[in-house]
Amino acid sequence: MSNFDLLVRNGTVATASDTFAADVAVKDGRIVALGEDLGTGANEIDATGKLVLPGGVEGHCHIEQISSSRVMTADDFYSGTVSAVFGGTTTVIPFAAQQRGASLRQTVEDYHACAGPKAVIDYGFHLIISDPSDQVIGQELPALIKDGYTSFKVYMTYDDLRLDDYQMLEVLSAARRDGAMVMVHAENHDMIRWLSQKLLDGGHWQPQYHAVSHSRAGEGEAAHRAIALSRLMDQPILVVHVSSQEAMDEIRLAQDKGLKIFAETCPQYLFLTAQDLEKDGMDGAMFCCSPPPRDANDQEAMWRGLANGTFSVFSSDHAPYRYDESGKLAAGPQPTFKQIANGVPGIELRLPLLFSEGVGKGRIDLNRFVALTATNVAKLYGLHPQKGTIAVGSDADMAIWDPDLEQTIEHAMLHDNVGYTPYAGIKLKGWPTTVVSRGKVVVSDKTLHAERGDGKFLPRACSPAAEPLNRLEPEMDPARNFGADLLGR
Ligand code: DUC
Ligand code: ZN
Ligand code: ZN
Repeated sequence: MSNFDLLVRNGTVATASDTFAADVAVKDGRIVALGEDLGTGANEIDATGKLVLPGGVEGHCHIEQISSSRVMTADDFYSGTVSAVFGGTTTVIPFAAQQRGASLRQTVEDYHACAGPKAVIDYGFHLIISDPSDQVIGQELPALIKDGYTSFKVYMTYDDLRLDDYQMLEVLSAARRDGAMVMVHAENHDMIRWLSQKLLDGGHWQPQYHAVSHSRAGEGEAAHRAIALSRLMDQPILVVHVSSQEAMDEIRLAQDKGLKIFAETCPQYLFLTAQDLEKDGMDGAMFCCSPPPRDANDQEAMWRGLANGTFSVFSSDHAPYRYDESGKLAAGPQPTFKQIANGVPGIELRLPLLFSEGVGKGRIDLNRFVALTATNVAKLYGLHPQKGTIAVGSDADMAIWDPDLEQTIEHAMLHDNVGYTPYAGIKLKGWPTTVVSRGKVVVSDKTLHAERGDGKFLPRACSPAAEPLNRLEPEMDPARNFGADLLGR
């Protein structure tokens, strides 16, 4: 009689802090022991020569969501989660995106109806708040936070989504009251609007001008302003998809002052540049995302930020649109850069790209890789220690990596419904080959063993980083802060 449901033998386990040789024993979907000579498993995996890492936690992805230009993402909750799990990710936190005028509660229910029957791995939802009405701030948000939707994203740009500074303060105040985490899309709306108009007036409509219209200055200014709003409210924020050194420097400065400013960057800011948007014909549309990819200096800055802790998390911002009339070309065969749905796919390649070019090239170590892609994400969004680590009591979510496997990226090897990858042609070393979700092998031998609907909804605790009790440091006492601001000091 085996004592465990699953035993992963002879692997090298890595967490956010340690790397060690251990067998991992699983029962009833959880890790129950780590060590040597643990006994036998009904199912056993020989992980000799392999790395046993926590399954990735994807904290930023858009699945089955309508873009602000009214285009549906190419991936639904089936293809999106299948693609994620083949890339070594076992938990996703996409968005339930409120349309202006809509109830937030109804929005959440609509997304549940999409995800429940289709997701193959566990999932939570962040809320996108585009309409912070009294009803939303006073009634819906507090109730939803209690029900486990403990983070929300706000936008400083996009006509249909953006909040003004007053509305941002209302949302930050609501988050502060109940200990939620606020993700901020930081770009200056009027700078984008003005630049876009002048470019279009001058006949510059092609995809490459998307990058020109979303300036570094606008990203840096909005990051600075978001930080000031966060400071006034004594409420942590997480600046998502940072693309430029300019924005990163604002964040680092705030962190050095002791402010609770967290930050994320994404593969597109490490591996793509604005030159990709200049590709022939409309091909640049495949690389249009906001903020846009920048240049080699900014790429190097992002790598530094990943290594030195400026960035806590590394997410894909998977926002998949097909390169056809259902997606990038929905407005016609030659849309202006303003009419192209913003976003690039990346949910499946997030981990392999960072592993190969980060760990493999010595830019970050293996423990930092785990922290950035799993543990910190779970911690910041209230899922740790259930998710994001390999520890006794945690869900048995693991990705077993072959660190020596070399493959050149092509879209045919991926499992999304996008039809292209912006990373085609890059040769990577190190891939996840077996993936385990709550103790069940869901990927092995390039085959999926999970069913639609196997994924479970994860109500989330409040982020420890946003809990009121963890926030009050003397120099950020809100009374002093408010007083100091009123006094102009
Ligand atoms: N920008 C966003 O803000 N969201 C989705 C994708 C993108 O490019
Ligand atoms: Zn965004
Ligand atoms: Zn996004």
